[in-house]
Amino acid sequence: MKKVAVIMGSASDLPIAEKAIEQLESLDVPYEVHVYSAHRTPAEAAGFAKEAEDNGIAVIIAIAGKAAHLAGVLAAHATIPIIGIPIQGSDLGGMDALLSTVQMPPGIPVAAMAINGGKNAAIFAAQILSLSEPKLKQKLEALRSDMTKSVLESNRKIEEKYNK
Ligand code: RP5
Repeated sequence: MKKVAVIMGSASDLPIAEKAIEQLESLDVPYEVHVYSAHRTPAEAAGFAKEAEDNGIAVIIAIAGKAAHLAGVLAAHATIPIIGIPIQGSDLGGMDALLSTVQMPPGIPVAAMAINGGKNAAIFAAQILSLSEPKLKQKLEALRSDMTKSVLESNRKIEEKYNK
């Protein structure tokens, strides 16, 4: 199976990267992890994106806060799908990163997740890979089914408690 790359703009983004990594591991999706900043290491970020496809990577998850240009810069240098996760910074609550990630110009798309949406980024990456990986598709279907059971169980307990 091809890999997912998880790229964070700073090591301080690691707690959100770990949410994505945990979910990729639970789906047995192969991955690699790096820190490349659009602003502090622009040459390395661009170089990674340019070579990613040749290095067996099918999807990149890009995690960044503040003026979050990482996902957009990676998207500028690659045609594989780029999933952006805006990070909640201390000053503007992540709205800065959300808008920087989502408002891409026509022609260079980034699939923007929710602020701090590490888990969904991993699931979305797995959904892309699953188009050519039937076993992964089965795992995603099982994940969905587990979620349904869990919500219905919560509903059962709450109905039992309140609906007398
Ligand atoms: C962004 O600036 C990073 O992605 C991080 O979310 C934010 C702050 O970086 P540090 O100052 O913590 O390294 O580029």
